[in-house]
Amino acid sequence: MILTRRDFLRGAGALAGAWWLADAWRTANAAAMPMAMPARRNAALLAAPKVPLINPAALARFVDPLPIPPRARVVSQRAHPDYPGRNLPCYRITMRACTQRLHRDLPPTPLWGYDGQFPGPTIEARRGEPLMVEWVNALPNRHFLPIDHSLHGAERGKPEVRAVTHVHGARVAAKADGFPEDWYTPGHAALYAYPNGQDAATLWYHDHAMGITRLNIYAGLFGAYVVRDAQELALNLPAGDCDIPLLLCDRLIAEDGQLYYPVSDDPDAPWVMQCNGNLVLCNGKLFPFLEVEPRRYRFRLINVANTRFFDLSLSHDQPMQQIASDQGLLPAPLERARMELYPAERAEVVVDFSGFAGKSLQLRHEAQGILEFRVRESERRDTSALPATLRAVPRIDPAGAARHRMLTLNETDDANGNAMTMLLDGKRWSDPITERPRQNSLETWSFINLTGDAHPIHLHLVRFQVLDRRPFDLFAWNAQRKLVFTGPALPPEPQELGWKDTVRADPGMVTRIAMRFEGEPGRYVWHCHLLEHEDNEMMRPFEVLPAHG
Ligand SMILES: [Cu+2]
Repeated sequence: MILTRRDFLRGAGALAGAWWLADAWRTANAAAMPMAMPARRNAALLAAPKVPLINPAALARFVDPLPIPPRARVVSQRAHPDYPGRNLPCYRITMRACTQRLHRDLPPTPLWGYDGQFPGPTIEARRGEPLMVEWVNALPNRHFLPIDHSLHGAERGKPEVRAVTHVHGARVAAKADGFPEDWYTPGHAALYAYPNGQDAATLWYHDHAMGITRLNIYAGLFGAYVVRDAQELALNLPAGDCDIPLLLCDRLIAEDGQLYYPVSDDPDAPWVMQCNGNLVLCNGKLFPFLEVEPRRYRFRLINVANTRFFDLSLSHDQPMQQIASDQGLLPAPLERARMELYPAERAEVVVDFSGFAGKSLQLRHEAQGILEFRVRESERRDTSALPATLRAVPRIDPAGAARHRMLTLNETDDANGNAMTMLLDGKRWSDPITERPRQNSLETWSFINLTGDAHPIHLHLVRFQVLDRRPFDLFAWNAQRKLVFTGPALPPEPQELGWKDTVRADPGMVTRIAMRFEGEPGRYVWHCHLLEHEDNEMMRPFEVLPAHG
């Protein structure tokens, strides 16, 4: 049985009898519904899984405790050429194959994890205190997920298993940013220095190897990287064991416990344009529970999924107080009844369980509980605070920008119409670099989304502000390459008034951001964070030129 992309997006209609697949596709459909898909004569074909997948409804809910990833440990103090005369704390984190039980009633699942864990250990950093990580590749020599050798960077002849680690949201030198072509094979390692010269924020690290990032991350190569600073610590937000990262992803899992990654019906080009699972994992566990005390907690939500956006809420109509977005604290707490989180986006929330002693609450994605909080009785006093103001975020005035770039988001079919390529500004990865901002200069970038999908666009190195989104006439653009707005510019949403590093570019809209290119000169990348798109040309290098010269 095969599905066209349109069937895929429409959902289960064509799939009577295949309940397991239908369910997965239905969730995919729910995620894709708001995006009007253009009709196409030839579309990528999605093959039905050849193995039986787990029926989510059959899994017992809330029988496993929520795993909290352990803190990464410093293994040595080492010198680094960028920091003469001093030693930096050095971590050693090893990528390797492992197995982990994702649910009490499932057989162990083969995975790849940093330090053999899924998610990897949490790196705890302090602003102004640089550290080093030796990222060791001790993975097997064969990949266990379907490589598409027709994708740029993953050609036959390239080693099957390649890895390079990027810390998402870190302001770091180009040589330590995990450039996608800086991958290395098993038996090798890279030593990267992280200056941590940035505001407190929830960052995350993950693989970024050219052409196989989607597979390496799906295999389990990700973890949290938390930066703290004095200003934030002075706020007395919930801390210690009441400050918990929640890495959310979805997967398709076969009945034998193996991860299933969807493929097209073409064995020579198995790439698919999106990968939506039907099971949501919190910190690598399906439907876990967390025992909490009747007090405030801080949760650092990180969407580490390939394609899925999460639509999060609490049961009992309990609101969450959002305190931070991608790059740290918002100006003030923002009450959220529900919250959307696109791939790679982060949101930090404070949840107050006081008044819930003896009860339980659930974190939900759409209507489904994905994590249960069990509130036990406790005498411990809550001395934490939720201040009314958090951190000033002065708005960038785009009038001061040195450059305004207009960049399209495109979708194309190949000559046969069977595979679709996503492009940024109509260019491929290997085309000459066209975005060369000068160091410390202010620019605005406008993403003119010509596709039918929303794309979460991420720039390495910088933090930015969302300026606005404005609807435009796609027909006029296609006919004359002319930007004709069809309505007023919409201001950023309240939760977008903090610093961001990933922005949702909606279809039919021009999404405008502004940023200053603070950081070291060199080559970085910007890309769509739907990993399937990123791996298929929706990624471009950019180069920061020295401030003077
Ligand atoms: Cu995309």
